[in-house]
Amino acid sequence: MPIKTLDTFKVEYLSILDKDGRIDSSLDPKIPDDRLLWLHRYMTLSRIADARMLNLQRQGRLGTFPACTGQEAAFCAPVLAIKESDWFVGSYRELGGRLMRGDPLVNLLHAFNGFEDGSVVPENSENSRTLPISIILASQLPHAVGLAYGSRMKGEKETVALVLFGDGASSEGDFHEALNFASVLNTPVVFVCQNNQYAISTPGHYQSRSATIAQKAVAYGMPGIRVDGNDPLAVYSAVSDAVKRARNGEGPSLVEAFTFRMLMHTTADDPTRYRDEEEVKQWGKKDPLIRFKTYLIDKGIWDDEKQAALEQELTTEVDTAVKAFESFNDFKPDAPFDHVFETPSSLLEEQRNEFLKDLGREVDNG
Ligand SMILES: Cc1ncc(C[n+]2csc(CCOP(=O)(O)OP(=O)(O)O)c2C)c(N)n1
Repeated sequence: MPIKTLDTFKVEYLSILDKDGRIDSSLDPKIPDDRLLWLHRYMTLSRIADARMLNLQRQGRLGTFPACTGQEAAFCAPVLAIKESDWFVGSYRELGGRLMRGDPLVNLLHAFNGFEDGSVVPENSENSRTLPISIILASQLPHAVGLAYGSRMKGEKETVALVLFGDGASSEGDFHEALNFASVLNTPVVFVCQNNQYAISTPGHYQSRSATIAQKAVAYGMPGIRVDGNDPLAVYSAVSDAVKRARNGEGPSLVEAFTFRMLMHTTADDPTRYRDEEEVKQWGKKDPLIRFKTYLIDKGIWDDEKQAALEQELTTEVDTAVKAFESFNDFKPDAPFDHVFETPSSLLEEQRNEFLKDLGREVDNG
């Protein structure tokens, strides 16, 4: 019997803005101007807030946090492609995307300072379809599939779940289980992998022998595409196609946004020990903010004066959030102990008391 080819696959790569921010007009996703400026505002806010958080951390005023400079297109543009009534399920490196969803910056500062208070979704909040930060890699993927499946079971015909994760998370079992379930149950999920090429110090080629993460979609029977993750138009276009398919009942998709983390993994590591400075320099030339600004200026809807005014306004916005963050001290540091058992064990209570004593806090034995 001859050997037959049962299937072959191809992986597409989409880029719409070139490295200098010039558009390929045949691929223009035709986003209305007010939406383009909204996206630009939040990419800029994210960059300013990220720099400020790094300073705060270095001054001992903020806990460990994952810097996201350079990835703004990869995590903001997907939010432009969904509606408020859709689910946003992130990990921890999508600051601007969370701000677009309405998360107050002050809450994110509390969360990155280690306080659960920052993750509490206000009751009756419009924001209730945005899940809190998830540090456990890939754990959020099955959550997104469950939310999308549940929405369909409840008769919501339109709702989609958008889930973001990193390249390292694609090696977790949860990634594979989530893609499989999403596909066999035909759930309306859009998986967006921010491939920033490093999982802490582990480079992509050591993470996976697949040439792309996008091609992993083939094994699960769903469309997969790699896009220039530093090009907001390409990210938007691919995610918005995937959202349309999901809304139409055509199931899940995987979008790989190929990007680069310009700073450290978190403030606890030193990237110069595992990355070549030349690589960082080359990626700096593909800065998504600069390319997008050039595009907006070419389009005639932006200029340097407006840019300066916006940066000033957003810096003030960040200052206000930092003031609110630093003046709030009504924390319950032992809150995590509340959520282990409905009736806490005596051992757990002993540990809670020890913890509070270490912090110099009073122990409430009532
Ligand atoms: C299940 C699990 N294992 C290990 C870790 C420790 N850890 C935190 S971030 C990280 C690397 C993640 O890389 P990637 O998924 O590419 O996302 P990135 O941090 O680059 O955005 C690891 C191993 C974790 N948080 N969760």
